[in-house]
Amino acid sequence: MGKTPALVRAPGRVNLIGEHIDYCGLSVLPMAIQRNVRIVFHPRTDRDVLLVNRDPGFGPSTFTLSETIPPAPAGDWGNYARAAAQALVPRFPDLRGIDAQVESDLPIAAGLSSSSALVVAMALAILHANDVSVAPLELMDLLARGERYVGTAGGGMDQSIILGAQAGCASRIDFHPLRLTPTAVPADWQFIVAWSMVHAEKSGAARQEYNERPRQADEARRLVAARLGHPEDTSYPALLAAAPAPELLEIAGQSLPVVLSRRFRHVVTEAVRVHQAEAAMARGDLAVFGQLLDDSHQSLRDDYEVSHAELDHLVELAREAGAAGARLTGAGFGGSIVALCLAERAPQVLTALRERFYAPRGAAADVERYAFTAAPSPGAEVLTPGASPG
Ligand code: NG1
Repeated sequence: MGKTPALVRAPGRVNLIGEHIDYCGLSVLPMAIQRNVRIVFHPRTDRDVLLVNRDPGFGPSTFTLSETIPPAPAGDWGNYARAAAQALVPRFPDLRGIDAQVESDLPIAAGLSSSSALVVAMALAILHANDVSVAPLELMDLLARGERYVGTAGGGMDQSIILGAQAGCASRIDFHPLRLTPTAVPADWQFIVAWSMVHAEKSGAARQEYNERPRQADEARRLVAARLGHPEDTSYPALLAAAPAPELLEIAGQSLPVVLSRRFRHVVTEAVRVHQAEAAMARGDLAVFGQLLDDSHQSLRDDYEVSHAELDHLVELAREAGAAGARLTGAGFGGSIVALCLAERAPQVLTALRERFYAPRGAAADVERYAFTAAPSPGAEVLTPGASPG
């Protein structure tokens, strides 16, 4: 077992398109970004995990690796570390603990997956400290299920892209079986991420709202499957393979309660958009990709009802400033938008957001933290032993 300190880096991600459908088993198209959670860690000889955070807003957290790791109170950041550990212990019962110092330049509760970045970074740190390796696809799956420890019923997008991203690329992620297919982001495209200044705490207030969506999507799926004479457990991908999307939407429109019918329409239309967007990216068609972002936002706002007035406003401003399209990204209920523009237009879009969104909210000085160009970045890695963060 290595005794020297080591450093692990796990990036945040921006989901380009395919929102609120990973938990339906449908493909999504995210990319990792250049902001990271970093952990410097030392192996321990016992089974304790001692965590400190360089951000004074987050106090120390300690737990012991055991078969059942009791959670800290809901909302405690240490639960993401516990989630990683709890996912690994059943598979590797003899793991020893670590001393870990965490830091991050990823905004929290901003829809950029700071929580999953912490889960992935912790898991890699514990595994590295124990000289254990796990195949990437297996680890993605273990951690996706593991993060539900915090009480969210999320899908597997975040852990997969954080572990499996490639520099310069977005990746289509398919589930069951899990697979990542990279597509190069055209050199003259620029994605911009902008935070709405509304926290979307999935471990807190937004959790109930978030968890309601997978339940509704699932109920809609069961009802449509039954209407088609398919077994109740027919998955969304199987439904989409069995009948064309317009036919599915017609059945849902005729037979489902109105809210479920709208949830279903979002899931099905978004699934179609992911494949259209991937093809548009591959051929460098900025206008089509932008239009798909706009359509996705409208669907998330009206049919899935996960937007927020501040997100809608940011999306409008980005478009008015010359973006080809924009939409909320991540779980919604606050968090961030992603906008696409020609690289040469990015400064103009960022200036407009500063003047028209952040300055009126007294946040012009913080604009570089809140709104930035997102570089398609590589996935998580353990870096040279002895390095220190930052
Ligand atoms: P974020 O943006 O990190 O809250 C959540 C889920 C994803 C996905 C998106 C919506 C987790 C860890 N993440 O992401 O799986 O469902 O919402 O597309 O639950």
